[in-house]
This record gives sequence, structure tokens and C-alpha cells, in this order.
Amino acid sequence: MLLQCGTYRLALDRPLIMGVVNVTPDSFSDGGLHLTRDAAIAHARRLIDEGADIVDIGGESTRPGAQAVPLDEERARVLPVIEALAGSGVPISVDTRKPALMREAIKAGASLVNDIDALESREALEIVAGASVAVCLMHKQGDPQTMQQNPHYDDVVTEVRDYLSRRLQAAVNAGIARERIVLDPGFGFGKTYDHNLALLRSLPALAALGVPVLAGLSRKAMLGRITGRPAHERVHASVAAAIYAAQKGARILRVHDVTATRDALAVWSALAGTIGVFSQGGAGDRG
Ligand code: HH2
Repeated sequence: MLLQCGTYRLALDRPLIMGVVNVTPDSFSDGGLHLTRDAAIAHARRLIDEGADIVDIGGESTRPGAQAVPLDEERARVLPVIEALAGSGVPISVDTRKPALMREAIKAGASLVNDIDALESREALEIVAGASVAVCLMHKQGDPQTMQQNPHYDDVVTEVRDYLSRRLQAAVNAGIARERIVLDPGFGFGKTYDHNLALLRSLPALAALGVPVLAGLSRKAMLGRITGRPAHERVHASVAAAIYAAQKGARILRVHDVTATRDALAVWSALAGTIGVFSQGGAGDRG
């Protein structure tokens, strides 16, 4: 499986790591840490050095209850960072729902549009269709301001899968090749703890749609509920969740902690290969 990301062709025979750079004052786990242009660029370069395969730059927090950010403000946060990082050797992703910013970010060198609105805006759909960038289509229920107040589904896995299948088809119909499309169940976006767990366990049902699945579990509240830890102390929990997601078929892992995820993935991959060999051994084999 391949992902066409502008001029990059990414092989997905191992799970890829998307490192997160939030150029925001209020993101739930790292708000304010990379708010200046220089701090954000330095952080992104650090993530690339640590092994990030893609870097995702966002200028608007979408945590539950977050206030919307005006276009001018979001633009001023992310564009200089994207311009500085384009050509750094890995695809740069822009995490935005604003069509105008998608257009400018692509011009500035972004190779992937990460849209939590799944290109529901006709303008966004046309902008992505008219470029060669990849796109991540994410499911959410409601809007960040209110989405965690009372999320409800009759059957969360079927509803999320059917929504993503419809958005995939809409994107293909608009002229976006399947090789440019990634799907994402949107953990924590209008979902209870139980909804998130059901989706995570059922990732193979999403992977069956035939395009790469991205999992964004890093430091999220469900991990806080399991471990009792605040967001900045959820690194180990996030790594466990990332490995589980990879095992369930996720091809892109959106994470804040690149080194930890990369090391765990390397060990998991090595062991998974070895286990395959062991499982073919006969009785009495020692391994
Ligand atoms: N999660 C967040 C933001 N963007 N995009 C995709 N495709 N999938 C996700 O799960 C996802 C996302 C939330 O995490 P973060 O960016 O760290 O926080 P904030 O929204 O507070 O900036």
C-alpha cells in the first residue's frame, strides 16, 4: 500500500509516524509550548530527527470546549512554519478545517491536508481535488465546542465506518485518487470512552475500506481515564495504544512522542516477525 502525498510516495508496509506540532496557546497536552514560529520550527525539526515520517502542523486546538480561531490568527501561526519546513525531507501536513488556509498551506509546501471536517465543505473538496496533496478524512460527531456533552450512536462502529465510506466516495467522485486518501475514526471527537474503545477494537473494519487508516490516540482523555494520569504524563499509555492500533491495522500513528513510539514500533515489528517464525515451529522448538 502506498500514499501519494504531493511529490512524496510513502510506502505503508510499516506503520508511519505522524509527529504533532501544535502552534497554539491552548492545545490539550502541549498548548503554549511551541507558540512562536521559531519554537514550532525547532520542535518540528526535533520530531523529524527523532524519526517522524510526516509532521502535522496545527494552529487551532480542537479539544472539547475549544474556541474557534479566526483565519488571520491561524494563518499567522501555521504558514511561516510550513514555509520553513517544506523541503525538510518529510511531507508536511496542515491540520485545518478552513479552505482558505488549505489553499495557502498547499502553496507554501504542505503535502497533506488533515481535515477534521472530512472535506464536507465543497470548497475544501475542490481545493484538495485540484492539488496533488494527500488528505486525511476524519469522523467527528458535533463540533469541538459541544461534541463531548452527549455523544450518542446506536452502533458506533457501523456509523463511523459508513460515514467514512461515504466521505471516501465523495472524495473519489471529486477526482481525488484513492492513493491520496487516509481515513480516521477521530478518537475523542464526539465519542465517549466506550465509543473510543469499540472503535479501536474494530479498526480492522475501517481498514477493510481499502485505504490507510490513521489513529490519533496520543495523550487523549481515554488514556487518562485508564491510567489516572494528566495529559503530559500519558506517554507510556500513548505508546501502548499506538502499538495496539498498529496491530489492528492502523498505517499512520499521529503522536506527540516520536522517539518513544518509534522504539516501541521497532521492537513490536521485530517481535511480530519473530513470532511468525516461532509459530511455525514444531513441538520442542526452543526459539
Ligand atoms: N486529534 C487532534 C487534532 N487533530 N487530526 C486527526 N486526523 N486525528 C486526530 O485524532 C486528531 C487530529 C487532537 O489532538 P491535538 O492536536 O494534540 O490537540 P488540540 O486539538 O488540542 O490541539
